[in-house]
Amino acid sequence: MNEIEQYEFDRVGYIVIENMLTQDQVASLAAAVDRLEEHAAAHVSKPPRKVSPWGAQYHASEELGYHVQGERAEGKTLIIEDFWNADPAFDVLVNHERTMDYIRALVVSRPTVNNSEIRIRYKGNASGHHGGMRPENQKYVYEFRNGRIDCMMVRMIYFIHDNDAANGAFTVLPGTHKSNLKCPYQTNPDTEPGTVSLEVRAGDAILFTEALRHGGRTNVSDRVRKTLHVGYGPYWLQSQNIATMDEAPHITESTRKRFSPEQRALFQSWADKR
Ligand SMILES: O=C(O)CCC(=O)C(=O)O
Repeated sequence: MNEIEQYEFDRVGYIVIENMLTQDQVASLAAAVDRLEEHAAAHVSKPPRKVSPWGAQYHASEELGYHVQGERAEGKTLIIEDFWNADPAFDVLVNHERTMDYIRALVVSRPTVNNSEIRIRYKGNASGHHGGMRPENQKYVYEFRNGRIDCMMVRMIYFIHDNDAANGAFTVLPGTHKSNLKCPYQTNPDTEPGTVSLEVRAGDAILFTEALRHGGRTNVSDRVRKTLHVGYGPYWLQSQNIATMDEAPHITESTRKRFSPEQRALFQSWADKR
């Protein structure tokens, strides 16, 4: 992470990284997401169920090891968590060299993966604004100490197709990772004053601190918006996926065996002795 990127990340709370993935990686990830969407959409309302510590209802796939909530319908979204277990095509994102260079610059303690979700957003769907530094959001605090940035949680979003405002672009409220007051606005990503929509191309990535207020515009286009989100934090923070919030990371035995030691270490939290 170079000096300009660090300066901008500290100033506004996010950066856009062009060409993070090769076009071959984009094609292979997009095909894997399409396959998984079919499986998840067909199983989302079926047993077995997992009730998240936050109350949300998920289908827990015994066959593919993922958790999914939502619906394939206009205005709705499918959120597929723990997607690593479903297809080795996603392994390219685990210990991805360029990604880890950014993560090590932003997370001071040994970093682990604490969040993995594929978001599939159908026409009419929006992601309401959330985050922003305030007393209730201290878990994901953004800090600068001992001369460097130290984040309790950052996320990388990988784009597998072009994404503009009409297609439900990711939105940010620059600088809110350092705000002190509760946001006085509602959560509407299309109308909140100060919202910036980040338009990107296939292969680009957006890196942001979870302390930043963010969301996603309404997808008003005919193209379904599909993105891969991977979160990182210090090793003592457990899963931050909604289905498994604050539980051990959900990595199946076969995924664990398939991973290299370096990849396995990225899921090894303080409580995990394997
Ligand atoms: O991409 C979006 O629509 C919103 C994503 C989001 O809220 C998140 O990654 O926390």
